[in-house]
Amino acid sequence: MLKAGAGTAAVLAGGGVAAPLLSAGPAHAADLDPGTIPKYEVPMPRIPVLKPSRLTSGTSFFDVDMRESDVQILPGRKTRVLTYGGAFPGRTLLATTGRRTVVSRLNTLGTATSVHLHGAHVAPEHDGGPMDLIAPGDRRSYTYPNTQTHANLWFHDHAHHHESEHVYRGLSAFYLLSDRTERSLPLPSGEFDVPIMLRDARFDTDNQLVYVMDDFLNRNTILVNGRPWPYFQVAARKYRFRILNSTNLRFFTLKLSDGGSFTQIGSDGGLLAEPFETTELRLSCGERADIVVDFARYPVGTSLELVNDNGPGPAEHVGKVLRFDVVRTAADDSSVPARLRTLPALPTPTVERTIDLRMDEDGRPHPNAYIDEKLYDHHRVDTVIQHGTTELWTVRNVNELAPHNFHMHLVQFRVLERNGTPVTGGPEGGLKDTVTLLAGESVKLQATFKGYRGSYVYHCHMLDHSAMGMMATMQIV
Ligand SMILES: [Cu+2]
Repeated sequence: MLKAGAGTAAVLAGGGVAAPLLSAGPAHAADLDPGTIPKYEVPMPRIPVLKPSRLTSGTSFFDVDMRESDVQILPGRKTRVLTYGGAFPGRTLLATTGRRTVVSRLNTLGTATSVHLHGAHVAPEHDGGPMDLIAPGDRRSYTYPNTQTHANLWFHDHAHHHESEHVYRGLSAFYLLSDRTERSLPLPSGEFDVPIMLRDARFDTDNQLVYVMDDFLNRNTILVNGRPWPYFQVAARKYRFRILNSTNLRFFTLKLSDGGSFTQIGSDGGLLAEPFETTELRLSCGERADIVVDFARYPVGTSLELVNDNGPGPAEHVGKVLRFDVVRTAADDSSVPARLRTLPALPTPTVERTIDLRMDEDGRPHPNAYIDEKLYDHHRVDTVIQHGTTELWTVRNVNELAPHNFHMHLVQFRVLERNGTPVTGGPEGGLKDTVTLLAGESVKLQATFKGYRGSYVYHCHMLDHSAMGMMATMQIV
């Protein structure tokens, strides 16, 4: 991702230490050396499913408070985190297209929050925008109509200037939306369909999370479903893994340690049109992918790692993610069809725009980050869009060093070109809501803005960058 030498560190590691958000948080002790955390000694947890509080004919109701909790992440002392409902990461909400979800949120934290459902097509008042806050002690309900097709969505905090720290400290949970198209396919299901939430972290010697703005060089402990470098016991058959990069700043390039191939079947907005055979999966912050790994080719007793071939950080730590242990045989009647879905038709665009992403990378102590050379200002509308219009956006990362990515609320878009080359199929050929932009890169996106009118944001999903100002407002009128 970066040439992460000392020079880059000096250029990009600016930013201040944020005020502590935790009411009972200890003072920052010395850093915990990630090398002291055992690898592949704890099992990867399966994230529990959230139970509804009430069901009616068309709606599932859920109650989830935001609260501080002490949870087991590392061996030894517990870690104080911010949670959805006491769980780290939060429990997974399962939703169905055509059936409404209502989530009542009580904020028991000492800080204002905003709950965004990343990738969702929702009304602006339920989008969880950066200025639409739940004050400490307040409760509000968010309604998700689930009119879109299946997709792996993600609840995370979006309170402006605090989203990066809030998400880092634990306000993160899966929302898996399914539909008939997806359920009709013979893909691995049940216990063989496993959500995996990846993130990184920096701990102190008291096992507490250390948060420093734009601290991309020091978050060198990899957590999978909330535990460090776990192992996962599998049967010698196919598994579907729904993978989310929930980090603030780290881009992953995931591979199997034997170089073996796997099949990517989905991206941010659900299944791809056709499966894509690959040996690596690149995920920037906020991106999701569904892959199918067939462990049938490995004898029982085989262990292989899911590795990360991307920096920054020491490869002996950040290069390791998860170990799969093949422990038994199992029947397998699942398969990956050659056609997975029909993607929506691409209407003819009538408006073209160019969007530039840039952050200060000259080594100044408190760098800012901009869209079209402007810091985020919630009083300003940056882009006015006519409801129902299809637009082409050329988004450019004009930095020389810093990577970014680009996320739009409300819509799933399509990536038509990357660096001037047409995108046809592959990992970016499906519905997307977040797209990688390495330094100097550009993408051409197409989106249709319909369903709701009102204000939504678009921003870099390296959350420390959006907290530094790399965010803007579009108003659909
Ligand atoms: Cu960025």
